[in-house]
Parts: sequence; structure tokens; C-alpha cells
Amino acid sequence: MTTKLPPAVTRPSRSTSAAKSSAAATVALGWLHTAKFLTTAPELHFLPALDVPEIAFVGRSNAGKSTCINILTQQKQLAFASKKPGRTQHINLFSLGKQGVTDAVLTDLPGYGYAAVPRQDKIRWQQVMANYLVTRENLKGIVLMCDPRHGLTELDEILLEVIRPRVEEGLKFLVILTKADKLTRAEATKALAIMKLQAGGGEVRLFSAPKRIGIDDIAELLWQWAHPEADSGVMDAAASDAAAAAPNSQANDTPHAD
Ligand SMILES: Nc1nc2c(ncn2[C@@H]2O[C@H](COP(=O)(O)OP(=O)(O)O)[C@@H](O)[C@H]2O)c(=O)[nH]1
Ligand SMILES: [Mg+2]
Repeated sequence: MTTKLPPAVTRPSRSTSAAKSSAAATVALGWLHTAKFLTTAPELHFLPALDVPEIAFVGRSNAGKSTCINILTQQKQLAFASKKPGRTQHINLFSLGKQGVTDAVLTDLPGYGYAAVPRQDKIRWQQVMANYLVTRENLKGIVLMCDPRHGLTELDEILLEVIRPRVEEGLKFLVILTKADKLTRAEATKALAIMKLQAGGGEVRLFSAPKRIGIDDIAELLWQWAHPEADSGVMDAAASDAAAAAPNSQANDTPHAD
């Protein structure tokens, strides 16, 4: 007599690390998808004081920051909306959190250094950035967007110098090498190796909007930064729940460019 096994046993095993990783990415992407415009501020002192972890995105204009934020949050216009005239030099905050409970914020800092930016703007940016980095108490992590074909700009280098002591004290730091689709495999490997040396203990990841490289990995990293209390067991449990509830819920939006 044969015994019919319950479906859970006859299903192919999902307990490989790859399955776990993609389930964890589903949790992280689901969380990022909750991003909502919170507020915009022309100056640092207009930003509301917050007590949830904050993750700031910075980078040279045209590095691909808006595109990356929109893809990570699976919202075609989130960062684009902040580019309306008059807001371009503003600091924009987006709240994240399930069930309407904000558990983190993403900050989109003004892009810098593209083309002939007046010296005055450069100085202003440096001041805003330095102030923000030094005084923002809930700042948990910084994501620096860099187009690897251009490498680090002068302002990127200044940023690295400013944050180095804070990274040593535990501030999270990630360099995203954007537009990886423009690189050969050898160029990508080299760009990663060089940036790992320059990032001073920070993480480095490749990203491509059209080829959808790096999305899951970056999403997981940001989730972990914002949820340090969740040990891997909690993440595994949440991931299993998400995988059971929505096994095919990967992000599928087309990239948005602005
Ligand atoms: N090939 C390629 N182009 C990209 C990628 N991400 C952004 N871009 C393009 O780079 C330009 C600048 O992107 P945007 O997100 O506006 O940059 P931002 O100024 O840093 O916000 C746009 O033309 C985008 O379409 C990418 O991953 N691959
Ligand atoms: Mg932008």
C-alpha cells in the first residue's frame, strides 16, 4: 500500500541557499516597494527630526541615482517626482514600512558636479552634505552612486573623506557602480576591485537597470541595514512566509530614466 505524501513533502525542496536568498530578496523588495514621498527640504534644518534609520543616496548628477531608486522601490516616478523644477537642489525624503508604519526613510540628496556647475553651487553642496553627514542623528547608511566609466569625481572623494571616520564608527556604506551593462566582464571585475580599495571598508555592488543586475542583492543589504535587530533566523522566517505567500512576486517594472 502506498501512502500519499502531503504536498509540502512532495514539493521540490526550496531550502537551498539560492531559494533562501531569493525569498529574502522578495521580503526586501516588498519593503522597498512601500516607499512613499514624505517631504522635501531646501535646507537641512527644515528636515523633520526622525527616530527611524535613514539611508541616504548621493552621487554625481547623471550617475543613475533616480533610476536606481525607482527600480529598487519599483515605482516609476518616485525619484523623478523630486526632480520637478525648484526641487532639484532639495533634499527629498521617502518613508518605508509595511502596514503604514514607517520603519525607515530613504533620503535623496541633490546630485552634484555635472557639466559646468558654478563654483558657488559646489561649495553650497559641500556644506549641505557635510552638515547632513555630521548632524543627521538617525543616519544609518550612505549609498554612493558612481558611474564606473567616469570613476570617482572630486566631490565623491571629498564625500569619502568626510564619511570615513563615521564608517569606522559603524555607519553603513555602499558604493553602487551603475550602468554595469556598459562594461565588459573584465572591466566590471576591475572596476569592482578598484572601488573595493577606495571604499574604505564599505560594500561595493554592480548595478544595471536594463540588465537588472544587482537589484536583489542591494535590496537585501538595505533591508538588513534598516533591520539590524532581525537576525538571520528572523529574516529566514520572514522570507519563507513571503515565498509561500507570493513565490513569483519579483519586481518587474521597466526602468525609468529622467
Ligand atoms: N545603460 C544604462 N543607462 C542608465 C542606467 N541607469 C541610468 N541610466 C541612464 O543614465 C541617465 C541618468 O540617469 P538618472 O537616473 O537620471 O541619473 P541621476 O541624475 O543620477 O538621477 C539616464 O539617461 C538614464 O537612462 C543603467 O543601469 N544603464
Ligand atoms: Mg536624479
